[in-house]
Amino acid sequence: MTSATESSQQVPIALITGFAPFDGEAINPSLEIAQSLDGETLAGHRIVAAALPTEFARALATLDVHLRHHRPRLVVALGQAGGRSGISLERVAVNLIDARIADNAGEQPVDVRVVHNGPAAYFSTLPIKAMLAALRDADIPAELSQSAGAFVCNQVFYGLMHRLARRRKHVRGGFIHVPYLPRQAEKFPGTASLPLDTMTRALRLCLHVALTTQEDLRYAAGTTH
Ligand code: PCA
Repeated sequence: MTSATESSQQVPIALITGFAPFDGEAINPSLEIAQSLDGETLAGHRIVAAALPTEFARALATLDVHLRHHRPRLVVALGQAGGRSGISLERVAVNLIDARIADNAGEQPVDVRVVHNGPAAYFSTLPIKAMLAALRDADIPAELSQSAGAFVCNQVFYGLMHRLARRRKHVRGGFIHVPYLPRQAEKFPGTASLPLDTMTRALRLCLHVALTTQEDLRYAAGTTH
């Protein structure tokens, strides 16, 4: 007889992470989206959502717990990027932390590496141009981005890609930034936002493309930053 844990482990897992609210916000759309998708089945994979603390000292250790426990086939980390207007598919993680504000533990590290002696950068291994095409076909605002910043999101993106490159080469991973929810943007007139159901639909599409597309598309998509 297989235990519940053993049988659930036979279904391949796609891990999607979101961050705790930070910078005085009560909510973080990245976590809301991840939790909305938790438990769904997509292209033969079970989606498992995990929350990461918005803290430099604890974010990657928490990610490690989930990587070890779920042994996912795909990892997509999400984060809030207030002010961006669309789903932002990140291309590159840099080996740099340069916090513009304090994290949720009050830490504000400046000009330090994510991984001592690690390479300068890693590229996302998600099929981001195919994902972008799917989002645009669905009329969801989306863009490619060349910079995930230098705060906790970039730290997690870099740390994730470093772990996958060293120990789990067959696992695809990457990072997606999402805009504010409408109720967050109300405080900043003129700031873009997207409803939760639109962003959840967007991430479902992205995961589906990532799980079903081997070779990324090649076309001139344009980028921000
Ligand atoms: N966004 C921050 C960290 C947590 C989050 O959701 C960032 O872009 O670094």
